[in-house]
Amino acid sequence: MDIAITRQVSRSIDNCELTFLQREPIDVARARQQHAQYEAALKDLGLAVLSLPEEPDLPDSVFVEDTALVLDECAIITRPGAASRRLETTSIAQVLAAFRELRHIQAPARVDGGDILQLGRCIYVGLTQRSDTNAMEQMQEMLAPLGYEVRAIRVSGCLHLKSAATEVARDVLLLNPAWVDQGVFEGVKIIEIDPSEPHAANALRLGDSAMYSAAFPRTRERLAGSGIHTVIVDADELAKAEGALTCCSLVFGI
Ligand code: CIR
Repeated sequence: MDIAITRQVSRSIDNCELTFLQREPIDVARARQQHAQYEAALKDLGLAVLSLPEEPDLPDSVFVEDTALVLDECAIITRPGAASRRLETTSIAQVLAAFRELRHIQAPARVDGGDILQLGRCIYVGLTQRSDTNAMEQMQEMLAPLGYEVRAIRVSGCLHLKSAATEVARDVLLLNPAWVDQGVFEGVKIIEIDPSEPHAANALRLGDSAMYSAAFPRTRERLAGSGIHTVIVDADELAKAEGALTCCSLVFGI
């Protein structure tokens, strides 16, 4: 069975980190309503949802993806690139300890889970404002003995690697070519986003389906044309905090 760890939207989300977006007011009630829709969609797809309580003083804590990489063999607790987000890992580590052996990225290395894209035994680490080579090398040391290959990948123009590319089916990537070079991904089929929807590359793959934001109808048509089944949710309120769909959960098998 698969489990998804989520966390309720913080009342302080208005103070979230922003890198590429202009700040605009976030309606906390609406963000919570959309987040509830996200959790319901996870349950409908057969996942058990472990919904953690709000962290009132950690504005970005709904974006649990950034705190860890959960593999079958272990979980790596990240050291988030934004100093304001470092305390988010504490409670996640406590929860994950029940499911996996934990490893920790050591200071001064920095990495957000949003920069980590796993395709089978290959783990791509986006080098961004949030994630550095030091963290990638630490991951290499931890994961090579387990049979994973860890590769650095250049990303520009967006927050995270997974803003630019996500897996929508086995060996199929949804990708924005303006933000990441598709040539670095070997042996995968690429679906490009519609150029009028630059933020459309983030989908959350769950088995044979991909959870996808209602905000990107043109790219959704491209996904449908490639035979990808999408489950559509509204996610525009948390998008104002520069968050997308993968960001709001940590999904793994138990
Ligand atoms: C941040 O800048 O850290 C948050 N406002 C958004 C994080 C989104 N997380 C993700 O894409 N994995």
